[in-house]
Amino acid sequence: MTRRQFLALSAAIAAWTPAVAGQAPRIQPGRLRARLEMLSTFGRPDGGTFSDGVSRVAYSDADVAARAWLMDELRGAGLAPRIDPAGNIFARVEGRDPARPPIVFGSHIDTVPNGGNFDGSLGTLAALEVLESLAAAKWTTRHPLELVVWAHEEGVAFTQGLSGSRIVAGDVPDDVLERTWNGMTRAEALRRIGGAPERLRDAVRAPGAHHCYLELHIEQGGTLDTRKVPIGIVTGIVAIHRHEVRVTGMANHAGTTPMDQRQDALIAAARGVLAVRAVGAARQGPQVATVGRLDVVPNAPNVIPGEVTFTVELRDLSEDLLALMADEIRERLDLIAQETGTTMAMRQVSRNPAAAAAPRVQEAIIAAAGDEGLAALRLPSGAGHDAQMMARLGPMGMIFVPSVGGVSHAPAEFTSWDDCARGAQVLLVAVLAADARDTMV
Ligand code: HGY
Ligand code: MN
Ligand code: MN
Repeated sequence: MTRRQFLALSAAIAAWTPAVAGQAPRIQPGRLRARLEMLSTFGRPDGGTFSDGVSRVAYSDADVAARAWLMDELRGAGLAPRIDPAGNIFARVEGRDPARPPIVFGSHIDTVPNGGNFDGSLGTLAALEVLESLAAAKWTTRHPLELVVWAHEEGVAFTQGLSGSRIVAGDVPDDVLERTWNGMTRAEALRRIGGAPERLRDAVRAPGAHHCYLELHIEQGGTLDTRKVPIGIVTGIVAIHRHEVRVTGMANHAGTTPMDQRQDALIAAARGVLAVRAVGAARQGPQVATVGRLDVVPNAPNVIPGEVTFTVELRDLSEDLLALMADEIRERLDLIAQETGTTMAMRQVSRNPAAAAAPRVQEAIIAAAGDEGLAALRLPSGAGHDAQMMARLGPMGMIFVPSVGGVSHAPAEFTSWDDCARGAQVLLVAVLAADARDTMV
C-alpha cells in the first residue's frame, strides 16, 4: 500500500470511527458459544461429541430440526421470524427511519456431509447476538436491521449452492421446482423447510433493496491462522463454475472380457480426474479445480463399469480463466475418450459469479476492527458465500475469523471461542458504522 493510499484509508477510517467509537454495546461470548454448541447437536453423529462435527445437509431431518430450534431462539429473543417462499428465515427490527433500506446480515446453517460446527453457523448466531445486544442496550439504529438465515447454501442438495440467496437475487430458473434430488423435487424440498414454491418469485428482491449486506464467516483457509491475524476483510469472493462429466463405455462381464477388449468407463473417468487436477495445477495462481463426487454404474465388483458421472468444480476470481480451464479439460477428455473407446460429455451445471466486496463496507469493517483494537488483513475468499449473491443487489462485505489449521468442511473445523466472539463484536460495530452512513455505495 502506498503512503498516499494509506493516508486515504486512514482518513476514510477516521470518518467512520466517531460514530461508534468505544460506545458500542458488547456481545455476550458465553451466550454465543452456548448456542453454537447447541446448534452443533443437530446432525451430530450418533454417540458423537462436538469434535465429531455435523451432517446437516439442506432439507434433511437435521436441517429441519435445527431450523425449528433456531426459530424458537429468535422468538425467545423477542423477534418475529418469518420464512420467505425460498425457505430463507428473516427477522427484522425496525429502525428510527423506516424509509431507509435495511442493513441485512446473517449466514446459513446447512452444512456439507461430515462438516464442521462453524461454517455458516457462526455468522448466523453472531447475527442473533448483534440484535440481542443492541436490544439489551436499547440501541435503535436509523436503518431497519434484518437478520437472515439463508436456506440451502451448500452445493450438496440438487448439485447447486447459494440456492436461497440466489432466488432473492433474482436467479430463478424456469425448471427450478422440477429438479429432483434424494427422491424429492425442489418444490417438495422447499415445503419441508417452510418455503412456498408456488410463490417462489415473491422472494425476489430488487437492486437497492439493502443499505448493505454483512456476513461474518470462518475463513475456511489458513491465511489468518498462519499470520496470527484475528480479523479478515474480504476483498472479493471467487467465481464457482460447476460442470458434470458423463462417461459412457460398455458394461461387461469382469471375468470373461479380455483386458484389451474393454470399454471401461471408470478407467476413462480415472484419467479424466487426473486431467482435471493437471489443468488446475498447470499455472501459478489461486485457481483451483476439484472432482468431489463420482458415481459408478452399476457399481458392482464383477461388472466392468458402463457409465461414470463425476463433478468438476473450478474456482477463481476470473471467470475468463475458468472458461479457459474448462476448454483445456474438455480437450483432454476428448483425447482420453478416443484412447479408451468411451464417450466423455462435459456440461456446465451451475455458475456462481465472482463478487467484489464494496470498498465502503470494507472500510466499515476495518474501522470496526480498529475500534476493537484488532489487527486486520484484507484477503479474497476461495469459498463461495451467499454474500456473492447479495452483491447483485447492493454493497456487501464479509468479516473472516481464523480457521485453525485452515481446515473446513470437515469435523476438525475449529475457530477459537475468543475469535468467534471477536468476530461477532466486529460485526456489531460494523453494523453501527454502516448505520451512521447515508450510503454505502
Ligand atoms: O463451497 C463453498 O465454497 C462454501 O463453503 N459453500
Ligand atoms: Mn461451506
Ligand atoms: Mn459457508
